[in-house]
Amino acid sequence: MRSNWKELLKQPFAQENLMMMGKLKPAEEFTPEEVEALEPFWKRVEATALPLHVPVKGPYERKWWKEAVAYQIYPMSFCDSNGDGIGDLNGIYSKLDYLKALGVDIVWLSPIYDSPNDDNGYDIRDYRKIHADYGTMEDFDRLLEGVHARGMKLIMDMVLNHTSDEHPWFQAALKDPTSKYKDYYIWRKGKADGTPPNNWQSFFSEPAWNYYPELDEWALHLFSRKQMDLNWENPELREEVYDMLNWWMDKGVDGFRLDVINLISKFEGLPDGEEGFITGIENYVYGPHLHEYLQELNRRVFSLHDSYTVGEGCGLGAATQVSMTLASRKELNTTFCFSHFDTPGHSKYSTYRYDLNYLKDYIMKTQGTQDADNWLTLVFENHDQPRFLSKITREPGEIEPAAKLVALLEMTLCGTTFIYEGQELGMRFVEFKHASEFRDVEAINMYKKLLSEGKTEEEAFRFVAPGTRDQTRAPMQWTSDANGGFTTGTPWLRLNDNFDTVNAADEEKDPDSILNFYRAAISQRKQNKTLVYGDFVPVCPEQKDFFGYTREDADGKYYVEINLSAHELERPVEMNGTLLLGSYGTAEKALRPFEANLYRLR
Ligand code: TEU
Ligand code: CA
Repeated sequence: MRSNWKELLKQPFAQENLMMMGKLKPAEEFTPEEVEALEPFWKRVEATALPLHVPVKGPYERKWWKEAVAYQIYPMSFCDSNGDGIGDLNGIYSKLDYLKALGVDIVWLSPIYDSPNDDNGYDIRDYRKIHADYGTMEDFDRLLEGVHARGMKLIMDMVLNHTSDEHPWFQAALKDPTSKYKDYYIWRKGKADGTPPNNWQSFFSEPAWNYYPELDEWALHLFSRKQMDLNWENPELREEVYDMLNWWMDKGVDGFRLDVINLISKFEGLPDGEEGFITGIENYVYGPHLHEYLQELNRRVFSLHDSYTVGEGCGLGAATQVSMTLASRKELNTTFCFSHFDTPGHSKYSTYRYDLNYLKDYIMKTQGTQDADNWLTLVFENHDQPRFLSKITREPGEIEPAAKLVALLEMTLCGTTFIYEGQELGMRFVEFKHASEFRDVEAINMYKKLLSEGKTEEEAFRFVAPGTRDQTRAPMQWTSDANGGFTTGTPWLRLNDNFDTVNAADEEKDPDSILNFYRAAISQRKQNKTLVYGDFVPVCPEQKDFFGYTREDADGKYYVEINLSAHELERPVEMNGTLLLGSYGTAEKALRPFEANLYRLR
């Protein structure tokens, strides 16, 4: 039995993974047999182990991206300027004043590169070319100029774990396996019985390997069959990537959202995985060379520019992700952690009411570790997850206060805040009628898989509909006119029928609308930097359904009180302060359903 397992057990990655496996317990409770049985696990922890980080006390170094409010745009669904039913760059350009008025500082564009769109652009065919549906490079340059002219920044979505199988690199590898491009990807011979090299399954419900008879070899794809994983162990490939990234930075973009960046390093030998939700994930979710590659990326690209980076930490817990965002380690500025998107035991396909007490615990855990060497992100929605608002509400009357609760929460916590398009309007659950309406490769594959497992069309549809990523890709609702003012043509994906009442134009005019509340909350954050950098201290944390906290630094002290439930709640404590913003406009004797208030105490 190995002697250093107790040391390895202290690693955040070990703690979070054993937690996920339901095997986490104090060292003294492990039996020698259990330690032995976990040997493959200890090997992986050992390969990624880092000196344990001790939070650094003291003030945060102030940075533009720490104080920023970021806004994610899903270009296909934001605004169509030429009537083809597909959003585009000129459509985004036409809404820059809307974003500025909302208080946005960073615009994040989901992929706009040339692509066959098997996964809506996360399958890039040419990193230096704009997708014809979105416009031209001239349109992009004008958009970038327009963003900067309004004092905002623009970050690109960059997919470096895989490319489209139509990318010239992959095509060259197929045409001439002796070319250098062959080793830009991950190839293996199959097993003697003609089956794939290992038992890995893709994120999209299929085996993670394509067979190419012309080479009698298999190539790895962790996502769709047309998204081929890049071989980051190849220094020539990495050079090409750094050149391309610096090309975009030299064009004037301000940084990158890095797609599934934690998956780029795979464990040697690509061993079979333990059967599970995504079989094999333990062999690449936190690989042996990840930190090395992130430090090289920083050295060769990010540190050469006044850039901002946010990595998508896919399948990693918050504590493990800290090692990727410590300023002292010079890797990424921030990452996205999605551990709070669903409560334990639930997935995005589950229809349940999300208990906000779970979110409170998550926030207290992540906000609690004041650490001047680290910085967090705050995110509740994106293009891969159903609308958060629909997870936490059940009755129509709950929608508005609950939407405002999320706004006030997000704008009064420590971290770079992210809003997903439509979140500021209270856009929500789309009632799809039939599987033929799905456009998302993940949902379509899941649907097919369920049918192949004997489910009826109705059963498969009912399972997939709540969790299809089409949920949050439904076009933006600008007006109550036809197609919500998104397009004069036929939208590529249906809109939510409620655009007649839920739309930017009507909410603009209504002082009490969710849109105007987001504006007010963002304005409070900008006026009071204590809400960004101040110490976070919970108030009455033991009180169920109540979430209270103060934010304090030399410039001031603020108090936030929130009713996490759909019923009236007595205040556990009275704080003597000035009400700056309240989701019901005033503060009464008791807290109304989902009520959220921000006070200045000094
Ligand atoms: O998403 C990675 C990821 O975490 C998602 O695949 C997620 O696990 C899944 O959708 C949840 O059901 C990134 C992009 O955000 C996503 O749109 C891409 O499809 C994916 O990478 C592959 O590039
Ligand atoms: Ca268009």
